[in-house]
Amino acid sequence: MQYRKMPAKINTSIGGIKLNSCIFVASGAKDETLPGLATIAQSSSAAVTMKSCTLEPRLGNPEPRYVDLPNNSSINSMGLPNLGYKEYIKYAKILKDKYKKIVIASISGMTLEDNIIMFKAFNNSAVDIIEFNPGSPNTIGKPIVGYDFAEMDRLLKAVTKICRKPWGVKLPPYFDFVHFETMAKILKKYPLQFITTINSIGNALVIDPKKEQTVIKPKGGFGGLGGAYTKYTALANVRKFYELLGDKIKTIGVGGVTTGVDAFEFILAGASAVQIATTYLREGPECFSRIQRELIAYMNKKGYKSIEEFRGKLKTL
Ligand code: OXC
Repeated sequence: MQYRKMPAKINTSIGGIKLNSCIFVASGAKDETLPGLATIAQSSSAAVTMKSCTLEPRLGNPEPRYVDLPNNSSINSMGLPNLGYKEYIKYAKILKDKYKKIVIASISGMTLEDNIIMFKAFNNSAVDIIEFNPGSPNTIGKPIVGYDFAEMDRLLKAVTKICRKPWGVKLPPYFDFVHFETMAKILKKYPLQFITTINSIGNALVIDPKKEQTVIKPKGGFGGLGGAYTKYTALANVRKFYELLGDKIKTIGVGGVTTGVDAFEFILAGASAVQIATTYLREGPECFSRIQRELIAYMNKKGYKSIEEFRGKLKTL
């Protein structure tokens, strides 16, 4: 009898919640409405991450506010369009009952008080995990909160007191080792289970030279850079935080994952899971099974049976 080699497994866990694959959708990718969320729930995305929500519904910024760029990249200034947190509490129950998927809420209150109200409400919801997104780069009139360390400390302290679900925080990209260290010190004070890194690279500017104008309307054309152009910054953030936090706080990598080999690189840098945004928006729900297949094929080729066999084991010269 011939024994077939077992294919590599790509399961993981975040905040004690088991995920059958380490690849899933990032918040903000066609996940504002119930039909959009149902499409993700029916795909191979290991979890359904919902759009960052606010206390009240928001229409978001004026259009055009999302533009595809060459090289599987994007610029956006959506401005947190969402239906308000109460809708996402309802949707979480529907998604769980109907599709039996892991559901992740993303909370992005405009003030500390808003965040407190929403965290309290989500405690009694069907969501499995909460990702706190304190700072979109695209809220007009609001700086990127992740760069205000004192404010981050204040927010995480408040969430710690309230949140009864597994939770983590989504961070903007950092570029200086001093900033990584400062943020890591703050994170270690609180019982969060994961970080998601990186949010889009804030306040990029894309210009159409023929028209001699910006490609998106809000904020004079400045917006968050996403997709492949961000991959190396995202890898650096995953690596640095993995070095500083170890496995006490797990790292979810996001930024420019287009292929299974990209996902492999993020895991090698230390990520316990990988989120997909721009690639999903470009390619649709098939991208999750494709990236998972490619990651498994690459692991098989290398002889790895699980992501734990190589996670974080990046070699340096
Ligand atoms: N990051 C966010 O956190 N939010 C969205 N865009 C982004 O790049 C948004 O809604 O603008």
